Amino acid sequence: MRLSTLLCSAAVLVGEVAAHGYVPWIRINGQTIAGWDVNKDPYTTPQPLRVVRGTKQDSGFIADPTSTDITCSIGNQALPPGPISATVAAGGTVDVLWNTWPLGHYGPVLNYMAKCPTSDCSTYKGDSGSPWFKIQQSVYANGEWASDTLAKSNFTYSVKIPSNIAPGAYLLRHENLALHGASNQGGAQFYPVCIQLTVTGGGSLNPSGLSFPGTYKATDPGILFNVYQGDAANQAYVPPGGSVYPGLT
Ligand SMILES: [Cu+2]
Repeated sequence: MRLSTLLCSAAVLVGEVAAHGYVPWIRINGQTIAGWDVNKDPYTTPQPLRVVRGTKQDSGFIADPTSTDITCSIGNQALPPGPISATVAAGGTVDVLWNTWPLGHYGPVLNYMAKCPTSDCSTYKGDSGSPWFKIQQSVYANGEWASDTLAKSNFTYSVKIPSNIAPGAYLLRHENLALHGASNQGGAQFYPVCIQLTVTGGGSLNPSGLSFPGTYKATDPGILFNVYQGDAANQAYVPPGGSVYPGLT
């Protein structure tokens, strides 16, 4: 675990693209839908339309939680998203299929949504105002961090879309937060991805209140945190971004 941490840090220091994960697929109702393949999609002409927002040619981490990259991933504000979305029923599940994830990148898995102001998310950056709300988070269970559970579950994480939110176009912001270097300020590593969804059915709830950038600070107790001082349960780890939005079903 320590070894992989050192290798990862070394790779970053010499400027290589470290072997982090990205999300080349999602799955809804048993159907696999192409996400963003960092190793192929940036090199394909014309650039393919994907439901996962593209990143620049990099699967590395974001170190500054106040940068505009924090909204949806590295360079996401520069790449035009495509007019495409995956349809999911409210109350349904989106499986996020990472290509890989290293063990020992200890941390929570955090999931937020933001309703796009039009019926199409492709012109919406989500980087101003407070459109985001937390829908689900996994921190620590059965003696392991959620990141390790994800890595041991075929690099797959299932997000349940709330059943009582209003139908429409949404961004789903799914995030691995790696804390293996987070005992120093600036050492936490953020790996967000945004998935463009069309939610059908649902109810009338229109939650909001969080901002990316804005909500996270480098000094938040869930971001500046020493994972090696006992496990998360013993340290009462509090993830950034607060609790899941109240009233979601
Ligand atoms: Cu890493």
